[in-house]
Amino acid sequence: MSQSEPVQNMNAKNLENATSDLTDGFHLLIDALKLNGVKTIYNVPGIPITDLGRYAQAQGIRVLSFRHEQHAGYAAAAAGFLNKRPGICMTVSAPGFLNGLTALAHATTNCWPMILISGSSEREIVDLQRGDYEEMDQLAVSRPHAKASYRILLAEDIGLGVARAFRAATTGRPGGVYLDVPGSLLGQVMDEVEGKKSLRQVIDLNAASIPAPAAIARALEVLKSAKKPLLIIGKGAAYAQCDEKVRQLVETLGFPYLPMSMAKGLMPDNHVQCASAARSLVLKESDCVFLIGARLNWLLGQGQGPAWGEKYAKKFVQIDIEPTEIDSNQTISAPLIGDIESCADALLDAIGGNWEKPSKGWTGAVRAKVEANVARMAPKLRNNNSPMDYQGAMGVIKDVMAEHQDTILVNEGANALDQCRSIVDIHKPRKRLDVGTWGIMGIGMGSAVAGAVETGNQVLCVEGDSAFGFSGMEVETICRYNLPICIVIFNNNGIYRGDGENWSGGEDPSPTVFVKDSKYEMMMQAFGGVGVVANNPDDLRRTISEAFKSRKPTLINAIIAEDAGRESGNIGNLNPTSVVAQHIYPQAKK
Ligand code: ADP
Ligand code: TPW
Ligand code: MG
Repeated sequence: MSQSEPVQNMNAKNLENATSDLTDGFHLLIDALKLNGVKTIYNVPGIPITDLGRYAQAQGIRVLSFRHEQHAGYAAAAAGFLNKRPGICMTVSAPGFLNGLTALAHATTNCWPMILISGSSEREIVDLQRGDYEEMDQLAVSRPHAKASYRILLAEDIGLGVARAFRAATTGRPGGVYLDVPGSLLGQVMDEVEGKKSLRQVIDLNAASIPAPAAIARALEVLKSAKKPLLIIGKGAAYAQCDEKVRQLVETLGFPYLPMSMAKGLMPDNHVQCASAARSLVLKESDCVFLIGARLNWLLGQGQGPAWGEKYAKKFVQIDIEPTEIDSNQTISAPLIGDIESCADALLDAIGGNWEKPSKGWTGAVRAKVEANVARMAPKLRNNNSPMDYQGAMGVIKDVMAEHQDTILVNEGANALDQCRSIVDIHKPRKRLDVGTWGIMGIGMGSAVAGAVETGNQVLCVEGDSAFGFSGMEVETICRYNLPICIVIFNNNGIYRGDGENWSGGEDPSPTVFVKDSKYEMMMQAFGGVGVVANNPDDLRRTISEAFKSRKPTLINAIIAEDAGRESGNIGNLNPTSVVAQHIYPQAKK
C-alpha cells in the first residue's frame, strides 16, 4: 500500500494480513479526541457506535453509559460549563441523536461548549430516502440547534472534523456542535503513520479577545458618572474561569452586585457587596447597570418593566464576547466586546489606583435593606415542621452548603428551584448547576453525574418531585459508577403543589398531581444505593450528613406539605390568563 494515500473501505481480503501499520476510523476518532484532551465521554451505546465506546474505554478514555441520551447530553453540557472545554456526548443514529439533540440545544442556548457525536446510517440510502435503519438527515436536523454542524466522510478528515468541532464549540461565544459520524466512516482503513499525521491539536482553544482601548475609556466614563451603580454578574463570568480577576474588579469598583443563578458563588453570596436580598431595590433604583457575562433576556425581564423603575432612566454597560448580544434589548451606552478576563484586566489597568467608590448613601441603603431582609427570613429557615415547608427544608440545605463549600449543588423544579436559589448561599465559583437559560426540567441526574465525575467533589441535588422524574432512571447510572451523589427530593406530591383537583369532578387526578406519598427512596434501594425518608428538617440534616460521610449514592425522600408551593414558583406571571375561565370554573383563581 502507498504510504501517502489513505485506503478507504479496504475489503476483508486486503485485511487478511492486517498489521499494526494500519489504523481505522474508530481509532482515528479516539486518537483525535484524546489529542484534544478528552478524558470522558457521556454515552449510550448501539449501532453503529457500540464498539467505539468499547475501544475508547480500552484506550483510556472514561466512557460513562447512561440510560437515556438526553441525560448523557446534559452531563456533557454541564462538563462544558465546568471545564471551559467541550463536553462530549455520543449517541446512536436518528432517535438516539434526537434524544441527545435536546441537550445540544440546551448547551447552545446557555453558551456552553459541547460536542454531540452521533453515528448515522448509510448516506446512499438515507439521502434517497430508501428507508434505512434509523434513517434521518441528522446534519440538517441539527443545524438550527447547534452553533455549528459537521459531517466527516473520509478517515483522513477525522482530525480536521474534530478540530473544527473543538474550535467552533469553544472560540467566541461557546455553544453546541454536532459531529455526524457515518457508520461506514468508522470502518475505513488507512495507513497508521499517515493517519497520525492527519490529526490536529487545536491551539489556544480559549483565545483571548481584547477590548479596544477606546471602549474601555468610554465604559469607565459611564461607570464613573453613576450615582447608584449596580453590577449584574452572569454565568458567562463563572464560565470564563478568571475568578480572582472578577473579584478584584468587583471589589475595586465597590458596586453592589446581583449574581445570576449559576454565577452565584463566583463572588460569595455573603459578601458585603452582594445585593441579592435587596434585588427589588437595586433593580428599581440603580441609575447604571454593568452587565458582566449576563444577557438581558427573560430572566432579567429584558431590562425593562416596573421592576426596573422609570423607562429609559438607566444606562447600561456590558461585557460580552459576542458582539451581537449588545443592544439586543436595551441601549448599551458602553459596550465592551471581549473576553471577561481581558476586559477586567484592561479596566483595572486603566483605573490604576484611582477610583472613587459609590457614595455611602447608596451602598449603605442597599446594605441596610439586605440586612433587614436576611433577618426577617432567618426565623422561617429554622422551623422544624413536619411535613416540611420549603423554608424549613432549605434552611438545612443552606447550612450544609455553608459547611461543605466545595459541594456541587444541582437544582431543578419550580418552588424547589426558586426557594433554593434565593435561600441557599453558594460560596465558591461554579458550584451551582441548574435549569439554565431555558428553565428546563430534566437536567438533574446528568448534571449530577458530570459534577461528580469532572470535579471528584460531593454532589447534592435539590429536586422537585416532578423535576426528578424527568431523569430518575439515571439513579442506576449513579449506583453503577458509585458516585458521591446525594439526591434530596422535595416531595409535595406534584407539580407546584400536590393538592390539585380534577375540575370536571371525574376520577382522573388533576394534570398537576402524582401518586400520593410515593416511595422514591425505593428507587435508589433498587440499585444498591441508600434510600431514606426525611419527615422534618432534623431528619434531613442527619440523612444528608450520613450521605456526605459515606459518599454513597443516596436518595432522601423529603416530605413537603402538599399546599406549601405556589403555581409556577416565582414565575406564575408568565402563565397566560383566560378571561372566561373564572366564569366557567368555580375553582379558578380570580
Ligand atoms: P445568565 O443566565 O447567568 O444571565 P447568560 O447565559 O444569559 O448568563 O449570559 C452569558 C453571556 O456570557 C453570554 O452572552 C455569552 O456570550 C457571554 N460569555 C460567555 N463566555 C464569555 C467570556 N469568556 N467572556 C465574555 N463573555 C462571555
Ligand atoms: C422540559 C414545565 C416547570 S417546573 C415543573 C414543570 C413540569 C415541575 C415543577 O414541579 P416540581 O417542583 O419539580 O415538583 P415544585 O417544588 O414546585 O413542586 N418540561 C420541561 N421543562 C419545563 N420547565 C416544564 C416541562 C415545568
Ligand atoms: Mg413538586
